[in-house]
Amino acid sequence: PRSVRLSEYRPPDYLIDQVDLDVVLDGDKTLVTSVLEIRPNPEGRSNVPLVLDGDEITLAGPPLLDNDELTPEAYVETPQALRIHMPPKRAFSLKITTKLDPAKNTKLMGLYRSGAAYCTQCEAEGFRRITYFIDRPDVLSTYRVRIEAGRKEAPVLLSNGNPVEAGLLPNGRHYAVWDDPWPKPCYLFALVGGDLGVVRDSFVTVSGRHVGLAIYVEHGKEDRASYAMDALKRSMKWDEDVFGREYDLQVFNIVAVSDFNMGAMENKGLNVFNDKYVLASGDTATDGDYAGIEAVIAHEYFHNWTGNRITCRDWFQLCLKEGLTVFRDQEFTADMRSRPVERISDVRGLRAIQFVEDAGPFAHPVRPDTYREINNFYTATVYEKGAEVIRMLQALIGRDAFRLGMEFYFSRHDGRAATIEEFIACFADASATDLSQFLLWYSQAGTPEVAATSSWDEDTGTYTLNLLQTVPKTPGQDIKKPMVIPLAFGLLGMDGEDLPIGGDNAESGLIVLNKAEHSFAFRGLNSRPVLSINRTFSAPVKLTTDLTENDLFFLARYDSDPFNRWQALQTAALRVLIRSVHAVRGGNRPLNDPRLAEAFASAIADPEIDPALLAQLLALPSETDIAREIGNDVDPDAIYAARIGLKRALARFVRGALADLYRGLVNDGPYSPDARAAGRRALRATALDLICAEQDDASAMLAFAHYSAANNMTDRMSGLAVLSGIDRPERDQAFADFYKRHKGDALVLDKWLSLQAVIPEAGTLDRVRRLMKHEAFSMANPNRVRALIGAFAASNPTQFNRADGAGFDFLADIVIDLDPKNPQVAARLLGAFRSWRALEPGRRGRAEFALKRIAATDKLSPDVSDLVIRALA
Ligand code: B3K
Ligand code: ZN
Repeated sequence: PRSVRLSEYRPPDYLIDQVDLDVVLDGDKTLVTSVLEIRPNPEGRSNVPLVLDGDEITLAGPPLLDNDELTPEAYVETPQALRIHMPPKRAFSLKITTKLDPAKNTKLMGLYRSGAAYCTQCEAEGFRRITYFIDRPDVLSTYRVRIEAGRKEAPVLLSNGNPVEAGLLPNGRHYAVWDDPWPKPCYLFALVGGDLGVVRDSFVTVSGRHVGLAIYVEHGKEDRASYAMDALKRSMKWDEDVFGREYDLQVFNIVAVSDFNMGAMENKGLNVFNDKYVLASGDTATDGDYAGIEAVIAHEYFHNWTGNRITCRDWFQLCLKEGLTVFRDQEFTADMRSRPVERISDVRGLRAIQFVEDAGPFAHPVRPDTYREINNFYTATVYEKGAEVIRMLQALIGRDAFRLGMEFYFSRHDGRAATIEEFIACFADASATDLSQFLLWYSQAGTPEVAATSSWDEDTGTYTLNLLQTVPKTPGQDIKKPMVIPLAFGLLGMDGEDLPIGGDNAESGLIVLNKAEHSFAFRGLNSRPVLSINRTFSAPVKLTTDLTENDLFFLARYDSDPFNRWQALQTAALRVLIRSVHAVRGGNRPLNDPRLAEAFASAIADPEIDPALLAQLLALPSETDIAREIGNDVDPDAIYAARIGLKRALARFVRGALADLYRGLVNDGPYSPDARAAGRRALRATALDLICAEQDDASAMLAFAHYSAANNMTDRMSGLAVLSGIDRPERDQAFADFYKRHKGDALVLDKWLSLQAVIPEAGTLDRVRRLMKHEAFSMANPNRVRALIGAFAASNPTQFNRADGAGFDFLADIVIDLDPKNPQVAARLLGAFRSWRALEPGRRGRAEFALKRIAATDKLSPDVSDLVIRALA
């Protein structure tokens, strides 16, 4: 596939002001008639052909220009385009009809069938699979959409905007007309027609406007939509309170479908969701699922302003809407739940996925400057690192200037397609700051590394902090410039209190490192302080310090920043784990550190720490965290052994306290998904996991009892997750019981598939193969594929990375098989190879072999071929 470059951006030659669509839903005879009001763009080239994009569509007849049929010489139709050679040099209308077969659309892009509904997905380039169009986000139009269908087959007919008309037609058919007054790019178009159940509610906006809310779900699932509705209303209120953003249509509709390539889509006034992010009940969803629903509902709703009212000029600017909207949904969750716990879990996610991406062959800047397939850039770097960049901006210029900058952004760019430069200019103006160096966060890939060293002069009471930053090489970027790195910090005195800080550029508790190297002196101190730096994870960097392990345990106990208390324990544990991995590879037993166990004990005994935070404090760094820290010559089996060894040793040391904790957290009351109750369940699950680290008979019994006593899915799953790692008869018994309970409920069985896929045992690959033949699995449904195969590839480090290469071969076969049917899902699976070069030589060779086999396959999609090319480059 050809590369698209940011530097080659040109405004469109034509604009489309108005789109009138008439969609007749009728199985394989579905017809889409589009009337476009087109005019030459004064900023584009003149006297050039009009080229409309297409993808796997054909015209049902010749196009009509101002109601006159075009002659065959006047246009040419290819699979990728409809070209009108000499369009008028004035405004004109163009009428096009295309014929579609939604049921045959297995790529789930464009118009397709999911269960009892026709639905659409257009971002990034799906609209061109419905009709010929100038499919780029800087062409904004108002839409009027008429949908016609059989009344029985599709009693519900939805599109963007406000409902304006509906009526009956002969032959059992009916129609509805929708009008969207807000100009939008075609990627925000949506249409749904089907037989669906509905839950309704309403919201009154801050200025008193009444908005009808509806969530459409599969019949019989209505009672599982109430939490999503509640989250929607809270999101609408929060965006008014915190960002002054009011909703702007008479209705807001959400449709849950079961076949969806990603999480959800923010189409104007008509969000389409993967049902996984809508449906929940205490019996079918875990606390984690509820949190995911709350976050995704909020995220898509927040796009109404950051993404829809103001959209992106081109797809290189994707982080303009995604990074900003992730930042907004993270802030929403922090306000709804616990801010420190939200921060810790966001940072865990960032490190587990984005840091890994940034350190491997798929590394790219937050704003990429070239792509072959845009769908491959909906990444953790664009989304999560993109959100971190916004967070740093807020830290640098302060909250008030940040809010003012957002106001500038909303007022200057409303109704337009913007760029990162335009966005950043709003904050430069609001804060009267030069943000040109800050823009490097958008263009330089790679995770910056900051090394902090210090010296202490007893005689003058001066503590000197030296900071050194380096940005590693990434594909295509060998030379990097120093970045602006905001580091929140504090100095702790001997009693654990924050010392008052003065001196160089650091009065506010924020150091701004903007050179490669810089020193900061703090004078007049009575004793050597302990440094707490990058508090709240104010910058997404890799930090190394000269803190001793005793310093870390001191911070774990006293730091006023809960994030850094957690970080201190993680760092201490990581140091032990890395030494331990070396020991294991040298044929020795895994290592332990009694001070870490004491730190665990004192955290458990600390009444100030709330359960959700304690659960985070007691969770060791993951296998991925350890692998990333080691960086090369990675042996996943040694990592596994080191980690389980440390877990066992810690659990033995605090056994009594854990047992008390576990018993004290029982809750017999009815299930409630609120954050407090969820925190208690999370801590109880963590305690269970530690107590059962021995994986012996007693562990199996306890985990089985936990599973059996559960009165909600969260507890049931935490029991089953622990059991899944213990090869005892109780495990099979529990898996069989779970299946019997939830047979027929595909979303719940996805959990059952995933847990089996991540068992760290040699038999797992065969189990996964067997499960692929199970009635609960289907290769045609993205959720099933991700639950079983995705979980195996991304979350089972020892078995995917089997030394014999069977895990890699398996994934290669799947990717090759799935690619022609659903390239987006196939490409996502390939993400599991994102750090293949960091593996030890044996595994590395086998991974390379599997990647080369994919690369050598005929007719790869742009999605998969782009990734294999980059993986092997
Ligand atoms: N904007 C969509 C993602 C579309 C992905 C296209 N391959 C969901 C979101 O980020 O809100
Ligand atoms: Zn988004």
